Amino acid sequence: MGKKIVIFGDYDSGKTTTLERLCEKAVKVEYNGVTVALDYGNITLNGEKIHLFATPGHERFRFMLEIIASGLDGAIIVVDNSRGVTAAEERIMDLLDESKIPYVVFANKQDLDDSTLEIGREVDVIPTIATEDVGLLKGLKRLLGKIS
Ligand SMILES: Nc1nc2c(ncn2[C@@H]2O[C@H](COP(=O)(O)OP(=O)(O)OP(=O)(O)O)[C@@H](O)[C@H]2O)c(=O)[nH]1
Ligand SMILES: [Mg+2]
Repeated sequence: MGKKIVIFGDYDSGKTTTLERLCEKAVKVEYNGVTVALDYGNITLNGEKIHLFATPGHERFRFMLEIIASGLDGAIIVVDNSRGVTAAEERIMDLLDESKIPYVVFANKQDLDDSTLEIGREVDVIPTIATEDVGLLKGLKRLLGKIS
């Protein structure tokens, strides 16, 4: 069956780009470049299939999050490093902490802002540039190392 990884993050942070770069093929449900339902792709690592789902970031599609997140093994929070962690991203990390679900943070858009991400919790932060495929596989492997 493999593992289910869900990509969260506020609107425009780079979730769809991250999934597209990590997976050979991606199915996207977008309208005018905005994810309205979800993205799906998979990647096989060490013989195991990793299923990746990216959530929509815009508030009006927030109801999709619970549906997509059911049964997840781990999560990636894609943060726009030039914007910093948003309230919505804090809420998702609170929920993951409470549920003890392993996750990592991708500090994305390092090409625009490479300052250290302020994050008041114990979590692995991986600097990424999704558009240039920088840091993505390394970050995914870091997450998989946290999942038994
Ligand atoms: N400069 C820069 N732009 C990026 C990077 N990653 C993504 N982008 C751009 O940011 C915009 C939004 O990227 P998406 O991947 O669609 O973001 P998203 O998080 O899926 O957006 P929603 O689904 O609407 O929440 C696009 O124009 C991307 O090309 C990055 O690392 N650097
Ligand atoms: Mg998207």
